[in-house]
Amino acid sequence: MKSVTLIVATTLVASSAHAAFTGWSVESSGIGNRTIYSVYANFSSTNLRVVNVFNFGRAVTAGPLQGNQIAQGRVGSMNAVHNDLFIGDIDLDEDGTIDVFNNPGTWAAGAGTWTTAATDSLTDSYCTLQGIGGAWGTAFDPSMSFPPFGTDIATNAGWYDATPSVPNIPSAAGRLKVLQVARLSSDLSDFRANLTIGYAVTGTSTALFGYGSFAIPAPGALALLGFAGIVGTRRRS
Ligand SMILES: [Ca+2]
Ligand SMILES: [Ca+2]
Ligand SMILES: [Ca+2]
Repeated sequence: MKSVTLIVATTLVASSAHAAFTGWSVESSGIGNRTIYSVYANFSSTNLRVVNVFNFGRAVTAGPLQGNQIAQGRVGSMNAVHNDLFIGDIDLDEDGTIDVFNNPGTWAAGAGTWTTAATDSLTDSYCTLQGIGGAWGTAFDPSMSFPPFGTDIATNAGWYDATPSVPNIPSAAGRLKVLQVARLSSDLSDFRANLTIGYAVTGTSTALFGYGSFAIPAPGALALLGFAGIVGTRRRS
């Protein structure tokens, strides 16, 4: 029995040593006149649960930059567009009087799936730790503007796992989606922001943190980058 216990302990230590945040990645795809950006947290292991993300766009005013953080915290305009049930004139307290006019939409995940139009979420902007549909599983920090409406996310805002009994474990590829940003494909602005992630190795309660920034390039800028790459190749050949 003793030897079995020892083997288990050794395995746990080895796993925890490799459960590291390795950075943010962004994937984009086009749907209609929108470009949809998915922001993923990447890890070197799946033996962990993601607890929260925070310090959105926070400037680094002291100490060294960690990961690929940027000192100013954020640059450019996010210009997010939504496709959810909180767009337009909203009667928040349902008393028959409109409280918010021309609202751009909400950052709450799943707000496009209350109706039969579950596909709305494909072209919506939202914050998440647990995907969308079914239980939302995500709650906002007090530093998030509330209601969480808008075309941008407040500086220093964050969101967390509201259902810790259902751990948010990275996929087999070691990643977990935390944010979707939809933009009009005609948008020409780049956006970059710092974001910090909190997680814990499975079976432990010690908080670990990962730092970095993610980039949402304008579709036009992506095309220019491709052009520059072609020119560079020609010069070398
Ligand atoms: Ca009202
Ligand atoms: Ca939304
Ligand atoms: Ca959860």
